[in-house]
Amino acid sequence: MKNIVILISGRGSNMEAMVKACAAEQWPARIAAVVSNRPQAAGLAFAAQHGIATAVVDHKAYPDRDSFDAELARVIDGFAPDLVVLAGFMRILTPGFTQRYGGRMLNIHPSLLPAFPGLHTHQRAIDAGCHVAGATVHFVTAELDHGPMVAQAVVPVLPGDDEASLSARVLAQEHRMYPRAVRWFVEGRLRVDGARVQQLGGEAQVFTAP
Ligand code: NHR
Ligand code: GAR
Repeated sequence: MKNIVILISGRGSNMEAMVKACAAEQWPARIAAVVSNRPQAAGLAFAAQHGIATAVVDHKAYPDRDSFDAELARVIDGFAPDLVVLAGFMRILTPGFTQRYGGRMLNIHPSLLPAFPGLHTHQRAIDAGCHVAGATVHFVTAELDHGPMVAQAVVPVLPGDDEASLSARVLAQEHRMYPRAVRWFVEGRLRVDGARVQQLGGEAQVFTAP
């Protein structure tokens, strides 16, 4: 049984999709804890209602990123994680933190990396005139949104799209892709070779709207 610790900052809909898939599909894993840097994160209530341990490490209570990350790591390690999952987690992590969880920390980023690392990805894709947009699940490394890519989901950008309509279309695919990618990890079905990540069961690493 592998322990998964999920980090959130807000709504937590990706976390929710993962909690449901883990139970419904009987993964060889449990969601050991959900940790938020924001005390008001809506996702904390969902986790608590489902009997999952929750914790808050409020970044505003720490003088710098190193001390915040040290406390975050202490809390996470209390749950003996095999995998740390960033799901809408909004704080940039220090190199010491990413090294500690190297090869066992995943993020979902709402763009087709390497395009649009960082924030406000949907508006940037619209402004750039992109005809496709999407999301990427990647291993977390010190360099922001640059780690080895596990899976990508592609959606069209439609005429008249705004940030709300595009992000909703992408989010629906995130909810399909992220639980699948995490399941691959806990089942030991990912092989990382430099920047390349291979899914060993022959499942598609590209998700498109059904
Ligand atoms: N940390 C490292 N080292 N590497 C990555 O790949 C990371 C990471 C931390 C978070 C998620 C990422 C995303 O998917 C992520 C990947 C927050 C920011 C940011 O600028 C950027 C990227 C991501 C998350 N955060 C501001 C900060 O100063 C705060 C913004 C806010 O609170 O709204 O930390 O997009
Ligand atoms: C998701 O779209 C995720 O890809 C994105 O925020 C949303 C979180 O939704 N992540 C980032 O922007 C990270 N900087 P959720 O809280 O409902 O899962």
